Amino acid sequence: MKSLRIALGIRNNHHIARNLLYFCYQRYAQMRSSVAPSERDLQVARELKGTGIARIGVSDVGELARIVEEKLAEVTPVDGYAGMPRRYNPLLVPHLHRILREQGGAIEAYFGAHFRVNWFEAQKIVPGRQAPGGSFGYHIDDVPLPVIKLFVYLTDSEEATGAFRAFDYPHTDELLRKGMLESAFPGERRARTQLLVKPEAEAELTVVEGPKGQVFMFDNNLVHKGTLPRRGHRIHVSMELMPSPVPQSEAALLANCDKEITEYFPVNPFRRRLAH
Ligand SMILES: O=C(O)CCC(=O)C(=O)O
Ligand SMILES: [Fe+2]
Repeated sequence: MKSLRIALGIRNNHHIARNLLYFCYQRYAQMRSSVAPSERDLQVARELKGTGIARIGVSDVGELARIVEEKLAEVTPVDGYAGMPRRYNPLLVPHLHRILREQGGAIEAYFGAHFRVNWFEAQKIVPGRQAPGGSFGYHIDDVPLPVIKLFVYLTDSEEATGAFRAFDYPHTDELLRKGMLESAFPGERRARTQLLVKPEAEAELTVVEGPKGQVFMFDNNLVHKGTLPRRGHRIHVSMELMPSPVPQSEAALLANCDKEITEYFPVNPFRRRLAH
């Protein structure tokens, strides 16, 4: 059963009914949307479909990075990680909304529809230590099919400074068949599944290096992990995206963005009230 799901490209633990619901929601969003992707947007979308990772472009993030750095200075990293307090998130909204306007064509090309941001957060990583089963172990985010993640780097990010990395689809599927699928949450099970990744396989990871301002999206059901820098630090904004029948408005991005994340993605996308 597991192999069949994986062969069908369903790389998550959700009931088939929820995957179907999301499939229908994407169709509904597509029918309501009027998107006109450029050839370049379609090219990026094809890349995401083919490999699960696609760089979109580089935006000016000077002022955004300045705000995030200033607010992060109030936080002491624990085990190499610091999250910007969510009460400051509203300050980021105008900048993030502009970046989404600049780079959103490729996201729309991928969904064939408008998109919405379920939540966003700003994070910093520095050299440090993390427990083996923690959130920095290999995992999938275990999201319904059309849900993806978007990163905006606020620092130049390379392998040594903790750039994002993930396995490709063939490696992901092999790891999922061996049991990685059962480790979507930090804990003992996730700690055990780390043994599935042989050290030599790590040479095969796709490392997404990029300059400050790099925007890229990825299928967060690819097996991936956060990696603490060996030197320097990395700051980025992470966003969870899904298809939508209406364009993402700045007001909707602002609504509740300072609250804790209670829903990684809506249990039922049709029931979620659309704030716009
Ligand atoms: O910080 C990273 O590079 C990846 C963290 C992660 O697992 C995620 O954002 O889903
Ligand atoms: Fe993740």
